[in-house]
Formats: sequence, structure tokens, C-alpha cells
Amino acid sequence: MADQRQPGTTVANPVIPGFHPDPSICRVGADYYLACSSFEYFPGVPVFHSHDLVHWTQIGNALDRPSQLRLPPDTPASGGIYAPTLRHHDGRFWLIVTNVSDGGNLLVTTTDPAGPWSDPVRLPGVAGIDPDLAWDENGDCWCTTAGIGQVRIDPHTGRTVGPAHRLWSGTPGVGCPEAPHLYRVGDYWYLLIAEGGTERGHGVSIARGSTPTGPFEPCPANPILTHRSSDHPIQNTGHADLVQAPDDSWWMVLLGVRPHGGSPGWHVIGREVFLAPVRWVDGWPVVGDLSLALPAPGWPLRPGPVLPRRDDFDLSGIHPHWISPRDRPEQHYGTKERAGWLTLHARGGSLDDPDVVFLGRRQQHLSCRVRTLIDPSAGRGGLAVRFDEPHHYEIEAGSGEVRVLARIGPLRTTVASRPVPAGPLVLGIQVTATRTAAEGRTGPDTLSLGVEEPDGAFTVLATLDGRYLSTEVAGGFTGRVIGMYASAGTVHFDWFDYEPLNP
Ligand code: 6LW
Repeated sequence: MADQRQPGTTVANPVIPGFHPDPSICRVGADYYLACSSFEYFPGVPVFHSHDLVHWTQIGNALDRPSQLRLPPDTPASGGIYAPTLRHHDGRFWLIVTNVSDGGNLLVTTTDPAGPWSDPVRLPGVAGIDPDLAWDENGDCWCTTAGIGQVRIDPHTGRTVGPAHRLWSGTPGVGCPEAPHLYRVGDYWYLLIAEGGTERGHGVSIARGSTPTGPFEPCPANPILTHRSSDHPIQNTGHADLVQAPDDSWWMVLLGVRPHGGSPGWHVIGREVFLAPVRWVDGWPVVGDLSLALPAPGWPLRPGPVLPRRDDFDLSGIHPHWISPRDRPEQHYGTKERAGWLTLHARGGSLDDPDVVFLGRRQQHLSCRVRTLIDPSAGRGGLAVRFDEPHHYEIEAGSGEVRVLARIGPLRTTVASRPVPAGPLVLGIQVTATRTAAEGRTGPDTLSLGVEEPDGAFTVLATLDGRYLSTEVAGGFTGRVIGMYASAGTVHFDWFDYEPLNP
């Protein structure tokens, strides 16, 4: 087995920051592909590519057409798309996933993971979330779901073949067995699961058997990974998938969070993708160091992709990282109406409304600055940090003024306002993470919302506590998304800057 350590070399974990939970990975030759959950956002299931497991580039979204992804208007925040499994088999990529808000499990395929992916094959006979796909030596396809249950399927038609059966309930006394992935490694079939719930008790356990249908013998060292009851800076570690590198080393991708501030610790950008080395001892996987500075894989690292700092909206298409709640109809979102600008036509009247016209990208860094040049002369709109309908902060321009608005649960308030001259102006939000070792009651970060003056100086209208836009307050499975919206009429945006800052 290859040496997994390069003395003195570290790379940053998380390898995919921001809300990208439930990672599933596969390798084809020298290329790795990874997919994650997307919940109420359209398009759904972001797909990433990497050559080294460390630097990832989003190449598309598996579900990017309404014929593949319907999120009805009553889809709640954190409804929609849960937990894909991505596999390569028989010359094709297969992705199985659950739309909890429209028909349950579905499967799409492609020969190019950047897309397009096929229209979905539905699996009405497969109950449960977190579906996994595995093919045995006979070519039979096994679909394993949270619980942990299993049924044989015909992946071409979505029909089940034979009855479903229960495989494993996880470790006695630990709840929520979920996120199964089934693999053949050497002489055994391995059943990897998450258990303990996706919060602080999360963990990864494994069992093995001689057939894909069991019986399965739990690993005596379970959980093979958990940070529960520890003061580790990465918490909620679980929902993992395994991959073997071309040099025969093994790796785990998993979700984890980075809580910040005082007790109880708030995580604000959701569950992120972390990487950990794995070695096999006596036929069981042993998970190595999982830290914010990860020992580099034992192969040459290529330079990582440069994050697009500015989106200029000069092309007819937009980057795949842009997402919108529930749908993104062309009549409300476009880059052709005014050349070089993004045009938004309002539908819902505010971010409180499920049909708000909002185009955002995940906040991926604990500290960052975003700016946009808005022309609100034919409407009203602005720049928002969205968690869900009852939790968002925004700075909004229109009718000769800018206002900072905050919605926290049942409370909605205008925090500050000021007149501005007519015409385009730059709105900005700076997110500043609290330094570690914070006092007991310090929040995770602050958000300063303001406008840029003609001389380029940034005037802050309000600085708000970030804890109210966190999973610990809002609940659910997502994280912050920052972007542009329209609340009345037509609003144009010339560009959008996202700049990571050192915490
Ligand atoms: C997902 C489940 C989980 O279906 O959270 O962490 C759920 N694990 O496996 C939503 O992401």
C-alpha cells in the first residue's frame, strides 16, 4: 500500500467548503467525481471533478432541467433533494437520489458527468432515503437505503426484483442508521453507514459479509469515525463514502461542520466535504487523521482552481454554482435582456416568500466579502444572505433609498435605511468570523451590510450577529446562500464579487 503521508505537506480541509452535504464519490481512471445534496434549490445535485481528491471544480448539476427536478411551490426549506449515490458501471455514470418533495427515489445516467444527465427513471418500489447502488458479480443491482434495508432493482426500468429485506440496524443503542454504501473489497462485501444522527452525535460504522445481501458482521472498532463528545474543530462527522486511488491508497469523503463562537457553537455555512486517509488493517478500514490541515496525498498536487471572484454575467449561461429556491424560470431570470447584466423580474415580494426570485451561491468561507452593482431604477431588490424563508438578512435598494432588513423567525424589521441618488450603486456584505476561543456567549460571526460611496469607501449601515443565520437557530440541512434578488419590478445586476477573507 502506498505511503499516504508527505512529510511537511498539508492541504486545507474541507476540500469542498460550504453547504455540500452527503458526498458520494467515484473514480474513473485518473478522474474523481463527487455529488452532494441540494434540498430546495434548483438546479439540484452539484457535481464536482478532481484529479487529486483535494482540489475540486464544480462541472455541473445532475438535475438541471424541470423534467428532472420538480420542487413544488410548497416544498419546505430542507425538503427536495437528499443524499445521492454516484457510481460508474458498465461505461456509464449512475446517480440515484431522493426527491422527498416529489415522488421519492429517482435515477439518472450519463456518459459525461458534466451533463446532460438523462431524464429520471423513477423507483416507486424503493422506500426510504439515502439510496445506494451496487452491482454484484452476476450483474444484479442492489439498492440499499436508510434503515438499513435493501432491494434488488432493475436500474433501467426502476422496477424492484423480489422483496425488500432488512440488512442491519447499526450499533445497538445508537439511532438513525442511514447513508449506506455497499462495496466489494477483496473477499468481503462492506456495508458502510452513518449513525447517531447528522448533528453532534454523528459517526461512521461498518459491517462486512460474504455476499451483498448479508449477513453482515459489525466491525469491532465501530464507530470507525466520530467526533462526538470531543472538542475537535470539525464536528458532526459522518455520512461518508470510500474511494480507492490509482496508487491503491484508500480515502474517505465525509460531511462535517465547523462550529464557531461560544457555547453551543454555531455552524453557519452548513455541512461541508472533508477528506480523510484510510488504511486497511485485518480486513477493516481504519480512518486516519481528519483535521483542518490534512496530510497531502502521496502524489503530486496540481494547483487548485481559482475561485471565480467576479461573475460578470457577460455570457449567455451562468456558472453552475448559482442556485435558486425551488425553480428558475427563464421569464424571471435572464442574462440576455440587458447585455452583460443579470436581469431579475420579481415574483414573490420578499425573501419571506417561497417564490422569491433569488439567485445565490453558497457561502464557502467563514469570512468573506460580497459586492454587487445593482440598477434598481425599474424595481426593488438587493443583496441577501439567505438561510431559509424565516431567516435572512438583506440590503435592498429602490425608490431612492437603501434599507437593511432582517428576518429572524417571527420577527421582521427594518434595521437601517438611508437615501441614495438614483441610478446604479454597489451593495456589499462583509462576513467576519469570530476569532476562536470566544467568550461563552459570543456568536459565530458578524455580518456588516452597506453601500459603496462614489469614492469607493464602504459605508456600513448595520452589523448583525450571525448566530441567527445558523443551523443551530434555523434548523434544517442546508447552510447560508448569498446572492441577488428582486422584490418588485425589474432589477439588473452588472456583476457579483465573492472574495474569501482570512478568518
Ligand atoms: C441525509 C442523511 C443525513 O439524507 O442527512 O447526514 C440527511 N446524513 O443521510 C440530509 O442531508
